[in-house]
Amino acid sequence: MTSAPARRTVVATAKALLAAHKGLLAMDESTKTCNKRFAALGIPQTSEARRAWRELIVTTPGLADSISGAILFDETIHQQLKDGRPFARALADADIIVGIKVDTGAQALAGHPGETVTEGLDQLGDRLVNYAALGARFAKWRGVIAIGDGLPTNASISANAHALARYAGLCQELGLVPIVEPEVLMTGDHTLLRCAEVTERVLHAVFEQLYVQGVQLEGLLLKPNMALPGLACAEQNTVDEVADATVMCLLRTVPAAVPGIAFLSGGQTGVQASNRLNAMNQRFKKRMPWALTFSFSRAIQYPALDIWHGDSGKAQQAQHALQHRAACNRAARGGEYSAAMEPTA
Ligand code: 5MM
Repeated sequence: MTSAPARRTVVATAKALLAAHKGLLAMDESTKTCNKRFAALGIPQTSEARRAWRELIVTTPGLADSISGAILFDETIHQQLKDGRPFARALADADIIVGIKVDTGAQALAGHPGETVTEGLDQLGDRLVNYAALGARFAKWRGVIAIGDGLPTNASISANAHALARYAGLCQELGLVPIVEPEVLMTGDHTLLRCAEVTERVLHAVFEQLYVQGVQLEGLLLKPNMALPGLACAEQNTVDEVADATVMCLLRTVPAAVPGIAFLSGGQTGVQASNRLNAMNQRFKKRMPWALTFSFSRAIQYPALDIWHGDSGKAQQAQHALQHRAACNRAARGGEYSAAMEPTA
C-alpha cells in the first residue's frame, strides 16, 4: 500500500499539473517515432538533431504560461542543453514539472493479430527511482487499442488495462503521479459512435483494474483519446458532435475523484484539437467534476517542427509557433479559444 507521504506527494503534484488552466506538453516520442517525423521533413535522424529540437522546445519563451508539465523520453532526460544544464533542470528552472515516459512500447499481443500490449513492467520500480533522482515527478504509460473488424478484443483491452494499473500503482508508491493513457487509435473508417462505444468499454476496464490494484484516483491523471470518427470515415462530425460524444463517454466512465483528464491529440491538427477541447469546456463546464485539459504532442509541436525543419535560423519563428499553440490550448481549457486567435483568421 502507498505510504501517507507518497499519497500526499502525488495528490499535490497532480494538483500542480492542473493549476492555472494549464496543460501538458508531450515531447516523449521514442527515437523511432521522432526519426519518422524528422525523416518526413528531411531533418537528419541523429541524437544531436533530436536534442536540438527538444532544446528549442524547452527554451521557448513564455512556454510555462500555458504548460505545467512536460513529458520527456529516456534519451532526453539524459541529455543536456548547450549551456550544460540537463533537460530536467532546464524545465524545472522554467517552472515546468518534469515527466517521463516509462513504458517500453507496444508489442504484438500473442494470438491476437492486429493488436498490441504495452510492455515495460520489468524492473519498472528501479527505473522509476532513477528517473525520480533525475528530477521526474510524474510518469506516462500508453496502452494502444485498435478498432477494426472484430477489434478490439477483450484480451487486448484487459491486458492493456492490467498493465496500466500495475504501472500506476508502482508510480504512486514511489511518489510519482501516473499519467494513465489508454489510446483508442483514429486509424480506420469507423464512425464516431463506434469510437465512443470502444472508448467507453476501454475506460470501464481501465478504472476497474485501477480499483483492483488499489490505485488512488486523486493522485493520477487520465490521458484518453477524444471520441472521433476514424480518419478514413466518410462522415466527419462537427465540433459539437465530437464534444458531446466525448464528454458523455467520460461522464459515464471516469470517477469524480480523478482530478483531471488531459487529452492526447492522436493525429488531429492543432486547430481541430483546440476547437474540440474548447467546445467541451464551453458546453459542459458545469457538469464536469474533473478538469479537462490537454497533453498534446503533434497538435502542439507540428506547426513549429514544420517551420524549424532542422534550420537553427528558424528557431525563433518555430518557438513563436509552439508558444502560440500552447496558448490556444490554454484558452481552450477555459472555453475561451476562438478562431480569431489564429493568425489566418
Ligand atoms: C498518442 O501519443 C501521445 C500523445 O501525442 P499526440 O498528441 O501526438 O497524440 C504521445 O505522448 C506519445 O505517447 C508519444 O508521442 C510517444 O509515442 P511513441 O510511439 O514514440 O512511443
